[in-house]
Amino acid sequence: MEVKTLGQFVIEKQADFPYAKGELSRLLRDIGIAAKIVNREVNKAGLVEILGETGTVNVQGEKVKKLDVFANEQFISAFKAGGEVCAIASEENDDIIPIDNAVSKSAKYVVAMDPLDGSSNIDVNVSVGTIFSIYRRTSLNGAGTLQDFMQKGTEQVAAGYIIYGSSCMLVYTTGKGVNGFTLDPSIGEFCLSHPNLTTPKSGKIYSINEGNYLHFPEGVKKYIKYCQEEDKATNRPYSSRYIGSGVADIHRNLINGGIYVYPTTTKSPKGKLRLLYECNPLAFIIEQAGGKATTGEKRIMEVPITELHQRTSLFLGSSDMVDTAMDFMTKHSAEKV
Ligand code: P6P
Repeated sequence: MEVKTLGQFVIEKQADFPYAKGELSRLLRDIGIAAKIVNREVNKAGLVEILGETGTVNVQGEKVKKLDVFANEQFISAFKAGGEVCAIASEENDDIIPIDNAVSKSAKYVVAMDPLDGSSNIDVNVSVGTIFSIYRRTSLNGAGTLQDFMQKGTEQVAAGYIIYGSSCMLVYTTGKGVNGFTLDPSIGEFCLSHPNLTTPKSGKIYSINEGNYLHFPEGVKKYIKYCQEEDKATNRPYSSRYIGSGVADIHRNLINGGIYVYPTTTKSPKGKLRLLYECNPLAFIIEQAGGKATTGEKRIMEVPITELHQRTSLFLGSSDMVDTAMDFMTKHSAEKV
């Protein structure tokens, strides 16, 4: 297959947006640059003084790892230098990061991101990821505002993730399908490796932290038992696969088929995952690949957003599997947890 780099692809696809003057193309390339720098550090994390914890706790109440901070800084500086972004929201920052510098005078976009998702896995050499979501600003000019981020997932202009795994991949959508690029370290370029990615309607993998079983809603408990039943006609029992890095679990399920569930629990009554910079971008990707993403009741991308770090439950993956899980949720919704 001829080598097509991310840069070539983005410019080629720019024609899909008649009014685009290249800003989104440049923004996607800025993301690619930061991803290459983060990948380089993730790949040698065990060798340099970048492992371990900073001794601080972020707004999520989670211990901040040195690589979290490094990744956050890399993406923030790439967006500031690129000039296409007027504000950033990050899992690592309590408030938005407004950008109003010489190069961002006419910036049209805001970016929400989880700079290093699953970072608790870094020290044990398990895949981690970056998740990003891009909106057109709603504010008129100058630095972006909090209001620019209070947009439903359906308003996303683009979204994607980078997975730092056995290879480094960047997967993104601008609403016209999903394309995957694999980093070729020998030329330092992301090359198109998975054109027009689609996810199977069904699969044999379910991904959920069953350690929380006792705290799950009844519908989730019943769905887990359904996944474990013997039924050849519907390829059950499924396989349980849960890495603890959402990007890695969701990427595997996107390719092979499967469902990822992080439901509400008695400990996390609103769910654990973040709507703005985890669930909405992953929902955009999976829907564009032919799958589904819901809260267990409604479409993720329709959920109104009122807080930057708003949490939600997430049922995401192959459409038939998400439908079945939602049937269990509906059927057992009245039953106490
Ligand atoms: P738990 C990582 O912190 C994350 O946000 C997702 O990437 C991952 O799937 C999930 O949380 C893991 O959470 O509670 O199962 O350890």
